[in-house]
Amino acid sequence: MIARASPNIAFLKYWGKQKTTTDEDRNLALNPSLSMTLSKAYTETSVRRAMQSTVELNGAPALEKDFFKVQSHIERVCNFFQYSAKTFAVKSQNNFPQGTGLASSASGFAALTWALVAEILGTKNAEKFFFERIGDVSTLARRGSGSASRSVAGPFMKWDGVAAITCPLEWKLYDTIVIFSREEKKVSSSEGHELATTSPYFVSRLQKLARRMERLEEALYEKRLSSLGPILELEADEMHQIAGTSHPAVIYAGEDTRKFLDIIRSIESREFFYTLDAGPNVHLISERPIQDEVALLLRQSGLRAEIWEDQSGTGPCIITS
Ligand code: 2P0
Repeated sequence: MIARASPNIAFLKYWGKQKTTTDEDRNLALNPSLSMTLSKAYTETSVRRAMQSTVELNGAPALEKDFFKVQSHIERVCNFFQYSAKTFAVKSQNNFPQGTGLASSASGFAALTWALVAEILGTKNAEKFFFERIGDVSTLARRGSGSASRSVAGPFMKWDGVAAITCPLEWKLYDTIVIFSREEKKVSSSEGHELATTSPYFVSRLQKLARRMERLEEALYEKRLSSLGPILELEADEMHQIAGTSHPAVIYAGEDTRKFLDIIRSIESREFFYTLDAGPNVHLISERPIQDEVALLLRQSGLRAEIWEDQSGTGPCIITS
């Protein structure tokens, strides 16, 4: 079975997770979050029953640590459905380059979850399951990677920290990603999550998030980008502030990113707003395509970066059996 899933960009960030004691409580977030699922970037994953498990990622055999992550995920999905076979040949391929700042763990575990469920239940029953039990699908994906809980559907998903649900809302938004660096980050997101609680700003952030989520949802449901934008920017700044004041500090944005953000902030009236993942690349959210404008801005400022233009999408799909 083959499934495709896209990464998501968080509007309200997941940053900080509970200590894990069992597989069931892996990647339980310390705060609720909300994200937009993308559409052009995707991971395509095929799974096929086999005598022993093999894992190929982007055309090469998986490193041992990645093999075990995938095999653990196979086992948790099979256990959920009380499916006795637990060995599969898995091939997974991203259509976007590594290190673009798009979270391939989100799309990867969402695609793997969808493909396994479809393989176990068959396409028809799986489609019914995805429709009726998206919370269970999200919970399974979350145990692979936290942000994957929000890539199992689209275009917008809200995650209470345990399972995500689809927001009953459609809004075509663009995400123009300005890629300053493709280097693998020195501190992974998983480590960043674990360090988050050591920041002196962490507790006060948590206290503000319920109200911020209300305002974010209001802006989303009213489709008011001028209200949504400042919340996106505050969230990105705050997440990076918390990472930067953790012990040890985690700095994800480099000099070029900071310079570009200052340029964006200095534009008086603009129709796009920035957010960042745990990395140096900038996501610009807008209601219309802005790729040419952004390319011009980069040229004028003497900054070198690649651009990936994406937009909101409807979530994963089964490609074929
Ligand atoms: C998010 N990020 O809400 C936040 C904002 C990055 C910045 O969730 O350890 O790869 O697998 O649960 O999901 C990236 O962390 O970490 C992330 P694990 P994950 O999208």
